[in-house]
Formats: sequence, structure tokens, C-alpha cells
Amino acid sequence: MVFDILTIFPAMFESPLDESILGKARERGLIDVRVHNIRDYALDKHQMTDDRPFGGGEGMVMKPEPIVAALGAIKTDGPPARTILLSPQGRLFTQEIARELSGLSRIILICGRYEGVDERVADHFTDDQLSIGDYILTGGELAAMIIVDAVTRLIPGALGNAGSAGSDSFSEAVLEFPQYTRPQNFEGLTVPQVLLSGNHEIIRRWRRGQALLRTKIRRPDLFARLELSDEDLALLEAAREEARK
Ligand code: 9D3
Repeated sequence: MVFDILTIFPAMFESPLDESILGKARERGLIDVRVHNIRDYALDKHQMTDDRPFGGGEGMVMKPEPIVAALGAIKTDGPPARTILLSPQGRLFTQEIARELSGLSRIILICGRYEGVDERVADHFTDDQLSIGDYILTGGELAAMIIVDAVTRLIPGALGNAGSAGSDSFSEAVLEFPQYTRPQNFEGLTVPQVLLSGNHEIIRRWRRGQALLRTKIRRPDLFARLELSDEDLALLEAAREEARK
């Protein structure tokens, strides 16, 4: 899978994509991330990528010509692409969208800066606009990295032995149960006894109750959409009871 990233800050992408799972996925040839500097496609002598907004107002707007020239240059070779603008006005990026994107052979991610990108880029040169959430970033670069990360781990072979993408939180829309490792006693803080019991059925039930309880408390939006079995309701009640102690 090919990711083409258009940005005026290509150096931001240097180390995050070289580490851990993303680095391994690149080494294995599962993904190819190509970072392109929009400034290289600015043809005026000052290599301007932004200008003042028509109609007045604060700040600067990214000019269309360098972005469209970059799109034209990179599209001449390689597989056909989905072109996505990262924007606070985009639709919300979710696990479902990550899954959809993981089935494509190529994605072009355009990162905006300043007050945004000239609307004609969104209207005529992109297929989609995505936001990663309701908070304000300084630009689209970190959002693009998040999309590369979430999509790459869904590509078969990307996770290696590190786990399976399918059984994660958000595929069932329940938060994960709490995890513990050694030592059993860390500065007087002990691991729940049930996990040391070796009884896998009791552990399964405890974990399910914990997962349901934290989903109810922390993510009432997800909890409201669950269809709970009678067993789930009993395990949730047991977890609430235990928490009250
Ligand atoms: C200071 C300018 N803002 C007025 C409140 C508008 C604004 C313009 C550009 C706010 C943020 C940005 C830069 N953000 C992105 O390019 C961006 C983003 C985000 O800010 N939040 C969540 N997802 C995304 S995707 C791209």
C-alpha cells in the first residue's frame, strides 16, 4: 500500500514512520510512505505556498497551485489513488474508515497549515476530507500520521506476532479489560487475585465484567449501543459490586 503525503513540513514525518510497527511494515514492503514537499511545486521565485484570504480576515490560506501541481506530478506513476484532505471540516475518522482505507492500494494525504486550504482544492481535487477529532491542531501532519498508523496495522502481516487487529476494542465497541504484569506486588499495589487463580473461565468472566463496567463509566456513548446478554448484565453487576467494596 502506498501513502503519498503532501506537506510543507516533510521533516515532521521522519522518525515516527521509522519506528516500531510502521518501520517494520516499511522494511517488509507492506507499505511505502512517500513524503512530498509542497514547496517544491511552488513555481514563483519565493516559493510561496500561502497567501492572504480573499474577503479579508486573519491569517493565511494555502494556495491551490502548488498542491495541485504536486498532485499532478505524483499521480503520473503508480496505482490510482484516493485523495484525502486532512481538515477540521472533514468527516470524523473512525475505525470503520480505517478498515475501508486499508483495502485501497494507494492514498494521497494532503496536510493543510495556517487557516486552511483554498476551498477549490477540496471541491475539485480530493475525494474525501477527514478530521481526527474535535480539537484544534496546528496542521494536518499529525492527523495524517494517525491515519497512516491506524490503516497500516490493519494490513495483513503488519502486526506480525504483536497481535491480531480484529479482536481489538472498537471492533465490538467495548473498552478493553485492565491488564497487569509482574511484579505481583508493586510498592504495595497488588494484582487482582482472580488473575492469579489459573481458572480461565473465572478470569474470562471477571475481564468481561471489568470491560463492561469501564465502558459504562468512561464511554456511555459506546455503552448505549451495546446489546447485552443476561450473562453480561450479571457480570456487569458483579463488577459494580466489587468496585463498591
Ligand atoms: C486558528 C484557526 N482555526 C480557527 C479556530 C481554524 C483552524 C484551521 C486549521 C483550526 C485548525 C487548523 C489545522 N488543523 C488541521 O489541519 C486538521 C485537524 C484539526 O485541527 N483537528 C482534527 N483533525 C484535523 S485534520 C486536519
